[in-house]
Amino acid sequence: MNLMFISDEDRADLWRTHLLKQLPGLNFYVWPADSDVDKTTIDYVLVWKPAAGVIKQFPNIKAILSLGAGIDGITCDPELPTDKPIVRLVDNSLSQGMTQFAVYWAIHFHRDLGKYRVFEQHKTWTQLPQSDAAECRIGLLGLGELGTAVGQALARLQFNVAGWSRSQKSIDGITSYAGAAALPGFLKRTDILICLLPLTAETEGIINGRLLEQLPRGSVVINLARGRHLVDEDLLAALDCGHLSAAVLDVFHTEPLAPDHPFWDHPKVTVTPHIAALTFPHSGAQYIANNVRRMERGEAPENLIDLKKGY
Ligand code: NDP
Ligand code: OXD
Repeated sequence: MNLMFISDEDRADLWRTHLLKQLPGLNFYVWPADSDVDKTTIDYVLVWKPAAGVIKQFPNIKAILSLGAGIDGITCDPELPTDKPIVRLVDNSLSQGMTQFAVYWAIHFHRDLGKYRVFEQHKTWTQLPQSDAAECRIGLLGLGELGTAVGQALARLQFNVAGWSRSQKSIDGITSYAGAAALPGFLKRTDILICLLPLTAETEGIINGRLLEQLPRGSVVINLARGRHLVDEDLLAALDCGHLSAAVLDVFHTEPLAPDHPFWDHPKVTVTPHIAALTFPHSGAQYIANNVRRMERGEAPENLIDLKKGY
């Protein structure tokens, strides 16, 4: 069985090591170093943000295996073959990483830790009033693999958690809001908004001025999904007029974020470099190998993308 790895070459050795532990007979090739291999013999491509037109060079692949949970970096290829299944990454290490990151920021804002940092810098001993986590209303845009994991962890910490998705959910500790009609009600009750949506035609630009004005005054926006969910200028305007109190942004329209982007210096914005959750090859390889084995047995892989929905 032949697999072509199309991602940052410096990650190839680690993925090779872990995939070969799972699939000992696998021939693991790396793009573009192994570009002279007969492309018709490649069974699978394992990809993260492949350059446009690369995937179509492998005419006989059985599937496109994504190294990420989001597949917008694959579907943006105008030459992407539409007859090949795309399998996204669903991995415990990713859910854990995202949960840790989101919980950290929820606690940061709920417990006013940013203000205490400033007090400390001024050697000021000030105790702010403390409120119950149940009074802090967290809203998750997207209640899939990651949104659910984050929401359940926050609910266990007694936060008041709701999630917005396309379909209605029944998850312990999380109030479900579904569909466009339910969005205003969801926003109205949200103090900390965390975006974990996939980037699709429907969700691009969803965090815009119209959405932000429906959040209560003083609320916080945390975007952990994709930069293009957010209209940057609208976020800056909502922060500058005092409607929002802070934003944490892990993802951006252009990555790396340009040095002259106003987010870097904005006192109410925290920028992190797309690190909310990383896939660890040792656990991601188990999931990928399991899906490859399923396909080799003629079974459908888990977590196939529905191109009509876009995720
Ligand atoms: P899932 O596909 O499991 O979940 C997507 C959720 O979004 C689902 O609940 C879905 O609803 C909901 N949704 C999709 N479209 C709409 C819509 N139009 N209206 C309302 N709800 C919608 O994705 P994951 O949870 O695995 O990942 C989410 C995203 O997180 C990824 O696509 C990626 O962009 C981002 N990500 C970011 C990382 C980082 O480090 N910053 C790391 C990993 C992922 P329903 O359940 O009804 O289908
Ligand atoms: C992903 C990501 O989609 O890391 O997995 O952003």
